[in-house]
Amino acid sequence: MSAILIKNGTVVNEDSMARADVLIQEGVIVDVQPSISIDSPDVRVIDATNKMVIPGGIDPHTHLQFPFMGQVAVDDFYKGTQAALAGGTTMVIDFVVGQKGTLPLDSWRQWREWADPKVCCDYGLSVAITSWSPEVAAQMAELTRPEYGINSFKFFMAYKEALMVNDDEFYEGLQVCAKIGALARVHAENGHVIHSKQKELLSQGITGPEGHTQSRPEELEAEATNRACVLAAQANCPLYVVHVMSKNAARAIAYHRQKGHVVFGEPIAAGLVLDGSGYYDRDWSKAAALVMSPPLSRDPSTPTALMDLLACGQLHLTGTDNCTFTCEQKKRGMNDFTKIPNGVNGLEDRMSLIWEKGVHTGKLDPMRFVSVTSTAAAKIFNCYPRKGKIARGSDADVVIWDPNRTRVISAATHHHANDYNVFEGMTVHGVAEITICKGKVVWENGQLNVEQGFGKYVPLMPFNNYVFASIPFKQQMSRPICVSRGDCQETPVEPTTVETTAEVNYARRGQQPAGGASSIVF
Ligand SMILES: *[C@@H]1O[C@H](CO)[C@@H](O)[C@H](O)[C@H]1NC(C)=O
Ligand SMILES: *[C@@H]1O[C@H](CO)[C@@H](O)[C@H](O)[C@H]1NC(C)=O
Ligand SMILES: CC(=O)N[C@H]1CO[C@H](CO)[C@@H](O)[C@@H]1O
Repeated sequence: MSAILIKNGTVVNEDSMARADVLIQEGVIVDVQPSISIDSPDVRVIDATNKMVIPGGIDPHTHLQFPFMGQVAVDDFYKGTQAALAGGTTMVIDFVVGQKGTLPLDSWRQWREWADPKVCCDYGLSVAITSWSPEVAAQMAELTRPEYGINSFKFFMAYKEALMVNDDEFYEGLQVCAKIGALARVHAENGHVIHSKQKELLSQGITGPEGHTQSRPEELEAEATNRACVLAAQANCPLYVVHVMSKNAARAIAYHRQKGHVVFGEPIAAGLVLDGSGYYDRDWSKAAALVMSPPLSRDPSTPTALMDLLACGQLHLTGTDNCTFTCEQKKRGMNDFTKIPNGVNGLEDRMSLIWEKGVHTGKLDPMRFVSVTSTAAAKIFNCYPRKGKIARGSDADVVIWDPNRTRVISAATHHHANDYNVFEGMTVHGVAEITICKGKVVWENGQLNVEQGFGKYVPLMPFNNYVFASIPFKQQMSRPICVSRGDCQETPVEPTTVETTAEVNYARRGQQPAGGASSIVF
């Protein structure tokens, strides 16, 4: 692999933005300096004048090749990672989601088998816990070992009778996560109420995609988000809420963060751009294309509001939850909206969409853009600064980004395997001109030059300080309090109540938890 010298660009990291040259050798960034000159025929020089040089995007939420609702997502690990690279994303974190009853280790092996021969960029995995038993708990611990490289687990509070876990199982799962140093991720929706509403709507003859949104009111997302935050705090476990789709879900996250809990919120490309009016489209296919869960918000001001929260730091990073099905596959739910395979595209267009709606509108600066598309994910999943940074020693996952160029999104030109694009016709500023993946130019002049299996599995280690460093302190603050009546050693605080929450202990010491008092009522 030849060396690459990127000249005259503006190197953007989450905390800095300056003119610099970048030298890449053997898949790694070996130098970043205001001016590097090398005169060698073995070095390819790329002119990045008037362009930005940014860390490749990391999509922390994909479902490639996912067998779901009787179909398999058409973007497999080959097509999906190609689309990613064409849009400037150089790493994905995909979900291992075994059917209820399968063991996590077996599912993990299955996903590795599917992904390894096909991935064109590096990838990590996050494992969903879809059933609960002591064996599952033991395997979670096993999976955090270096040979498995799992540092996060996902729980579904929706998809009753399929993927959902109940609150007691979820709470035990959170306790296990806290103990083994893994981040808990959650799909927050009230699955029981949704299930009941689905039946009710179908019995009233509402079978089209409009039933999807009506069976999943936003309140059910907000309620479950709040509940997940409460349960995670009680288990003293860091939490990551995937696909935050509504204002009130985002508010719940902000509320619990203000109380000092470790909670991260991930809006997705679709939710930052589209609202849910399309579910009422007369064209069944157009409406069905938008079916995903939680659904797009019916409040038209939601996408802007979510972007504002991303800008001000109340939401933290962006994914896509990409899971693509063709029109034909969606038609499985022609006469019953509950059978429409859930999922939309986003992997290829996420970076451009966020530039358009975030940076071009003046809400995010380019450094925040880098943070929410790449660096925050690298930090949260413990692969920083190997990923998510343009610096000496980091992997050469680099994008030459043209902030001024525009392109029109369309299924006719995208690199996904599905036959429509939910962002069809949108013009976006901000285009990935060149994508370099592990030191290799894989996207240039609108052409992909990829190789199946070029990407590698990135093991992600538990007890990540970025996520867990405050947890021992919180534990100490919330330890049980004993009032000595001669039978135990007095806990050295002034007890005013027998409650043992962290908050009470903070209060007892006359301190405020980080963020001060907060006042939203749920
Ligand atoms: C970089 O900029 C310098 C100074 O403006 C110029 O002389 C040089 O040709 C440029 N290099 C490339 C590769 O564009
Ligand atoms: C890109 O746009 C910015 C802001 O509008 C402008 O200052 C800059 O000169 C443009 N660069 C190019 C190469 O057109
Ligand atoms: C935004 C999106 O497409 N979300 C979907 C991703 O895939 C999962 C699993 O199929 C669905 O549940 C989501 O609705």
